[in-house]
Parts: sequence; structure tokens; C-alpha cells
Amino acid sequence: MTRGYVTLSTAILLVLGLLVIPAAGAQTTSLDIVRYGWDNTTVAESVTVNVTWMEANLPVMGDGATPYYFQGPTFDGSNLWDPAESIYVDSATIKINETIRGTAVHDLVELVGGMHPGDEIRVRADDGMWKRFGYANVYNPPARQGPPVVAWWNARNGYAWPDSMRLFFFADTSSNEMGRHIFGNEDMHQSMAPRYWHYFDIYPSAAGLSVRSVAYLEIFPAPRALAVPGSTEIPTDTDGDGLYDDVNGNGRRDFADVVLYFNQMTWIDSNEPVPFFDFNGNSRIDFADVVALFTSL
Ligand SMILES: [Ca+2]
Ligand SMILES: [Ca+2]
Ligand SMILES: [Ca+2]
Repeated sequence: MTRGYVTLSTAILLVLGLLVIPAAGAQTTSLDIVRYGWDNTTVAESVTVNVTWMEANLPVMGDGATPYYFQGPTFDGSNLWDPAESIYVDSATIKINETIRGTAVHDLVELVGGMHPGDEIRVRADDGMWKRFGYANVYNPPARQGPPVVAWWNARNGYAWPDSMRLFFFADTSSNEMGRHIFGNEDMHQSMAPRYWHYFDIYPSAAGLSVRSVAYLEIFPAPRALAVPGSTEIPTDTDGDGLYDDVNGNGRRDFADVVLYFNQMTWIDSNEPVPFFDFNGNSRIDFADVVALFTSL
């Protein structure tokens, strides 16, 4: 009898355990926002904010009444992108339908110095799942994409939404005859570079971009030259060879560039993308670069 009782309770615990274990990707309420340096490795600036702070200090996106949708795969090889967003009557293809509130990704990345053209952002979950997007997808999105938003509230669960924080795109209704705010597959197709598209098997699926349990926003800057102290102008590459020979940014390669480079070698080494100023090609900022720049005059 005892033996049977133990076996039964063990079985019940096992079943409960199986039910609990798959609940990975817990709700997040805190966000690490990081901007890396030009090497995309060292941290240039970072801040951690939570939902309470975001709601109190930044504009709230979402009116608490308008639902936003993502389209999933069409499972129709002859209509992969479904520009009419017609394949949604079958609720199986509308993967996500939520009435939400949240904070614009644009406002969040501005807290750490923002993004510039050529930069990418990685939206990463606490379990490591991530999606990347381009500068324009955050700063200048087409209306059919809409601003990316980290949503921390929904109408069904309030602040206790298990998927929160979740990435949404506040798509307008311009690509939907029914007047719905659907971020459809064709919206993804038209708004984003191909490397950002999400596929389920062979089928495009905009819903796959909606990262759950978002915990990190990371900016990976494209290399860009900064004004060298002693000048207020951005250095330029006067002959298009990838080397920024106009160090003082006056538009010409001249002796003043050699002098400024010599005086600011340490600063250039710490702050500039090395390949832009490595005139002798040895992967270091050094005196030989001063000589090489001087010789090239
Ligand atoms: Ca749409
Ligand atoms: Ca110059
Ligand atoms: Ca060098």
C-alpha cells in the first residue's frame, strides 16, 4: 500500500514537473540598454531601466484599446508574402493579436546616445533568443512597419503578461483593407533588409520578429570617425581608399593633419576605428602612421 502511494505521488510530481519545466522565457520587467564601441565589443554606454521608470518617464505607446497583430506563415507556396493580408481570417495564421502599452525602442536607445545610419540594434530575450534590425527600422520606419515598441502591458493580463516585455511594431492600417494594424509578411518584406526577415521553414513569418521576454537592447555601431580633439570637424577620407587622411576634417589632406595626428595619437588609438587611421596597415595606431601620412602629402 505504502509503496503504491509513493509511486503515485512520485508520478504526480513528475507530471507537475513536466508541466512546469517548459515554462522557459520568464516575464521580464527590467531592460539593459547597451551601446557598444566601434569594435562592437567594448561597452561605450549603458543603462538599466524598469517598467515603472519607463512608464513614468517616457511617452507611453498604445491607447489601451487598439489591437496590434502579427501575421504568421501563409503555408501557401504561391502566396508567401500575402500582400493583401488576406490570409488572416483563419485565426491560425494571425499568430499574435494583442492590445498593448509600451515604450518606443527609439526613446530607449536615445538613453545611451542613440543610433546612427549604418548601426544595427539587437533585441535580445533573457533566454538568449534575439533579432536584429537596422537604423531605419528604429529611426525612420515606413508607416506600414511602424515604430518598434517594447510592450510591457496587455489588455488580457495587465502588467502580469507572461510574454512581457515583448517586441511589437505599431504598423498603421495602410496595407490592410479591413483597417487593421497588422504587421504582415509583405510589410516585413517592404520595410526591412532581407537579412532581418524571419522564416518558418520556407515561409516568411513576420510573427517571428516579436521577441518575448525582452531583456536587452544592444546597439552595434557601424564604424564612424569622430572629430579629433583640436578640431571640431569630422575627419574625411579624401580619396575613397578607406583611410581618413584628412584628420582635421577641413576637406584637404595637408600638413596640419600630420601635426594633429602626432599630437593626438593616444586619443585616436582609444576612440577612433583603428582601420580608418592605420596608414601603414599594421593594425595599430603608431608613429609609423604619422610618417606614412606625411610621406603621402
Ligand atoms: Ca499591414
Ligand atoms: Ca586636413
Ligand atoms: Ca599603423
